[in-house]
Amino acid sequence: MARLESRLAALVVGTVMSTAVHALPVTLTKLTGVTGGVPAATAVYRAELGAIGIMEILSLSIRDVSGGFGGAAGQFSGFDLDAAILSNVFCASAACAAGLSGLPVFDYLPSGTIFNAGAQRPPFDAKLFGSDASGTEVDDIVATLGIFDGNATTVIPGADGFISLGDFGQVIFNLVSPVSSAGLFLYIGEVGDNGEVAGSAIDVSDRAATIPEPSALALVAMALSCCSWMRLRSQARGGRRDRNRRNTAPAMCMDPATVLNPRPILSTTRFEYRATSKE
Ligand SMILES: [Ca+2]
Ligand SMILES: [Ca+2]
Repeated sequence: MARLESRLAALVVGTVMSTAVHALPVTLTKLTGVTGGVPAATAVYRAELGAIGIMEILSLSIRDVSGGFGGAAGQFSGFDLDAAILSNVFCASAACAAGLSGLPVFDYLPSGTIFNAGAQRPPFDAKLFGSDASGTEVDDIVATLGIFDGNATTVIPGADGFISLGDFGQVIFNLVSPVSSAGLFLYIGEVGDNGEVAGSAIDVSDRAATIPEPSALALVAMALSCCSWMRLRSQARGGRRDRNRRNTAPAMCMDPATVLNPRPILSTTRFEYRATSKE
């Protein structure tokens, strides 16, 4: 049984690592001046991606880790993202970055983004600013994440052109095609210029981001729970054998390969879980 638990634990770790092992953090440089809409207070940061050790970029992630101090309150909690673009043009000023077209490798709609809404600070609103009606997807009609146009205000009407991630929230961009990191620059805009980039984690990856399938993870949890229960029962009996009862073990206590119905990757023994096509 310990062997089965080890296999299950390995599967869980493998699931997490499969989306994290090729992601690397980037170092950002703040550009001079600010840009944005009215009022304009978007600070722009640049990362040079050619030297980070990834040949091709397929996804990038911006995650608020400011500890609950980024942005304002309510629907404006956390990192306020105005725009994220990739370009082969070097810019030293926010105005220069705002004038770039950016490479056409982003899909800012829900089909190309994963939005993990963070927490709000009171007073609470129905959803975070710049997310859709459900609060679970990017509303790019509001956020316009390809344009540095955020109105740096929390007054409504007035606020526009950005999305607030919430405390410890995250947005992930899956690019529509791989882009070479050679001579490539990432530009990110933070509305308000109040230090949220310093309190964030920004990673790029040569893999598309995926969401672990909830049902699969639930099955793993159930299987692990089942095995723990069987071990406790076995210990309680002082190691006595009870073949009849062992044969009636719950159906979940089977080989994890059967439980999870994984899709093996060609010529390897790894397991892959098909993500919901949210990204
Ligand atoms: Ca924008
Ligand atoms: Ca801000």
